[in-house]
Amino acid sequence: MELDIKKIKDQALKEIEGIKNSEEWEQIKNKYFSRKSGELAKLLKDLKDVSEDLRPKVGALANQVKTEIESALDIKLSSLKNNGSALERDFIDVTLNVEKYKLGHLHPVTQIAMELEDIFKSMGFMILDGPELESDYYNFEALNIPTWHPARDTQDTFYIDAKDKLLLRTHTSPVQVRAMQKYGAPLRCVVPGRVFRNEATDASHEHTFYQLEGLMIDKDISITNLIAVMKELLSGIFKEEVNVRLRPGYFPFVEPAFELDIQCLICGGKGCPVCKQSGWVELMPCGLVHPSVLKYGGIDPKKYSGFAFGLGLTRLVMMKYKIDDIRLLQGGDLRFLNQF
Ligand code: FA5
Repeated sequence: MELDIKKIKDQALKEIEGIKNSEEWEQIKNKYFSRKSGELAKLLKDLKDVSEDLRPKVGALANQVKTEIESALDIKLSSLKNNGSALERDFIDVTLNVEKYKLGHLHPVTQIAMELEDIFKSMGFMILDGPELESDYYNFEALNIPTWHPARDTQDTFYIDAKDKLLLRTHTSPVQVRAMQKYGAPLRCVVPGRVFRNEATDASHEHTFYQLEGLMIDKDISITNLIAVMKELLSGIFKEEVNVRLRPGYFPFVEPAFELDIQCLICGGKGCPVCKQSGWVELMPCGLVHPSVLKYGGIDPKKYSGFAFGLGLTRLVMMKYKIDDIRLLQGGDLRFLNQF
């Protein structure tokens, strides 16, 4: 009997050493430990035939062998896990039910900004960017608005640092002079971006909103070029006939200046809180770049002229999707945002 136990042990340890994968491991484990037909189970059954005086010794030997085989199997299993084939190691059960993540989407203002960028790129315009924390110089001075100028009062400003004259830009127009200084003339660019004003909010006014600045400088640029570009912009976005009107405006950095208004698409021109009952919404002030601004940008006004516009991007999105309150766009309510 003792000899049989030793034989089983030698055979088991040899077989365990030769195991190459988890299937073989499982087979060997069953061969020795299966409750009914396992070699060790048989061995323990046979113990009852051993004479009583030898039984404790043989029993102890059988238990020791059982423990040795078990621990050899454990060691083999962990080495299989560490060194197993890549297939075994990286196994993923693709049939498992996994939680599905909902994908988000771009904000409607971003979607329209990207559409506008495509329209302008097709006309040879660059897409530029500028700092939201801007200097008083670029936001006002270089746009012909010195400290004493009453035009400053039309853009209620968040001043950040009086000493360094830093502020949150009130419009995208500061990028006009920045772009001129960087690229010179001729120049075609648009600048989509976020702007900030200390506004009392209502259906059509936010303290944080988006504009898209446009600038074109070349030889002999006139109002005709400006109107052609605006038509392209509006038909590209609305893809339907919209009523617009051009009226005289005033901005110190363009001369002459105009206001382009769009007939309110929320009420069809009848009057509502968005258009303040007037039937028209201010959308896009514009004009020919003032010679002083060209000089600030390092461009000779005797050789070049240009036009500029400042599209109210958030208002354009309101008109496009007939959104009757501007505050919905920044509210973060998914029931609203998921409609786009
Ligand atoms: C300006 O900001 C000028 N920089 C535009 C400009 C550029 C004129 C180039 C000439 C040449 P204004 O303050 O009117 O202008 O704003 C431009 C547009 O931004 C408005 O027509 C309107 O559509 C939008 N807008 C202005 N204030 C708000 C506000 N509080 N909330 C939402 N949209 C606004």
